[in-house]
Amino acid sequence: MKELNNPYLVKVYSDVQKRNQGKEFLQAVFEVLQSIEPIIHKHPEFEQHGIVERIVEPERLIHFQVPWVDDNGKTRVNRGYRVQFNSALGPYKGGLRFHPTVNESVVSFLGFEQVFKNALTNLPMGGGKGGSDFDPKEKSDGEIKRFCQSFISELYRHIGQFTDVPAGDIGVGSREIGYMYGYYKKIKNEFTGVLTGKNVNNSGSLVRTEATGYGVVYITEEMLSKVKNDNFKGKRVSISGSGNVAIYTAEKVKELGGIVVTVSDSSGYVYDENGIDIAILKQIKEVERKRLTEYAKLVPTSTYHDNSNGVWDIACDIAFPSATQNEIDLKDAEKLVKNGVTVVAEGSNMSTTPDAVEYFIKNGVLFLPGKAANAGGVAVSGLEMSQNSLRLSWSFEEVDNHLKEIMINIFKTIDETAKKYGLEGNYVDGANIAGFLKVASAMIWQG
Ligand code: NDP
Ligand code: 2IT
Repeated sequence: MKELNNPYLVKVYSDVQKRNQGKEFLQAVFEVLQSIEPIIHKHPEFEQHGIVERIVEPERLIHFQVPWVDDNGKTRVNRGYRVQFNSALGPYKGGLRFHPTVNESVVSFLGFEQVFKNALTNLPMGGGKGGSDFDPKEKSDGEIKRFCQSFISELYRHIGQFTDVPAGDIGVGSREIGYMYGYYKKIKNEFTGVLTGKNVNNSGSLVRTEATGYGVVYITEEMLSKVKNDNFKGKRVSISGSGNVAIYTAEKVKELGGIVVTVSDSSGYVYDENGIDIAILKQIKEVERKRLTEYAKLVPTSTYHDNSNGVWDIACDIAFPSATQNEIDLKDAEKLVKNGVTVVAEGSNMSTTPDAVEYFIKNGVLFLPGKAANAGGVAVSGLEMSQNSLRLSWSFEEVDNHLKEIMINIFKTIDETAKKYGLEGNYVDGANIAGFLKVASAMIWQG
């Protein structure tokens, strides 16, 4: 692993370490500081304006109690969070995650990453993130609704269409956004675009459901075409996760002629060399909300394996980690490279540990970091905000074309930035430098 040498960055990182204990947040900050190290001496104004120390410190971090009543009439308590990280480019924007692993470090790393991701979309959005350690698994619909209403009855005072616009993430999909939106409307007596990922009949945007997965595939397609003059046809593709991002990544890969051989959940993975059946996967995960074990029962050509990390043992040409952070470590990366992987694109945020990222890049794997690769979700959220402001709904084709254009443009930005600073092919540095420069210049302009 590289170390920081620039005295200004060394000092900033040491202060970050003193103030924050969580490993995920420190990991995300260290990566960005490493990436900007080669350019920092060219910009003495950053130190003069305190840009780096400001960019690593959330503008506001809110945590609050979320009491809710379960089906047995017992009151239970979870902790809710919203980190409003940086508003230089627009209202705070980013998802809400409901998962037992959510804590201050997790929402902070996600909020920090979101700042640079949103900058890369070129849409006017700052960065934020939030969520709760509430576990939606095995909860009844009534429990989910009561939890969401309690969560928003506190969060509502901190958000708004021009202030902070949350959306979904792990454990938060259209159902949860609906319950939160309905309660916000009731409390505030206003119908505004305060959340994205809304139902399409209730001022949501077409393509938002598909956006992250489709976007990951569009940017990968662009990279394959520009760098290797290649495409998805006949490629074996491994995907982890079986939620929103995984499903629509799989759907688009299949449409472009690739063969998706795996999907997973936190209990295990499914392998099918003939390709995963997307319609059955959607029925089980989106409609019936069941586990992947049910998929294997319905599709006789598939096999179920009860270790979710085993998904990286399978030989593939392209891997799309699409479950959670740090799901690919060095050992997984070594297996993937040994088995012939040539492209890895992060559908999940910070899917890959730092040593695994370094290993991929050293071994010539084309590696797209989440900040760039999964920006399609928030990009279409930005387009949902535009439509809400205009009081208009664009067609599927129109939004999909915008999404494609944004993803192609992100690839161009990170590729050209990497080349400009002598880091050709390093899309991690390209994304971090490009996102940082955009946010930094807005911060300096704003004083
Ligand atoms: P979902 O809740 O729809 O699906 C999450 C999937 O990942 C499930 O299959 C889940 O399995 C699995 N998973 C979650 N946590 C773990 C874990 N700790 N270990 C193993 N598997 C796990 O979430 P999304 O598809 O929306 O999000 C997936 C990733 O994509 C996240 O990193 C998110 O931040 C990122 N992302 C999402 C965007 C969006 O628009 N939704 C946009 C950009 C990035 P199980 O059901 O067993 O828990
Ligand atoms: O990580 C992400 O970019 C998201 N979960 C989507 C955020 C959004 O505001 O649509």
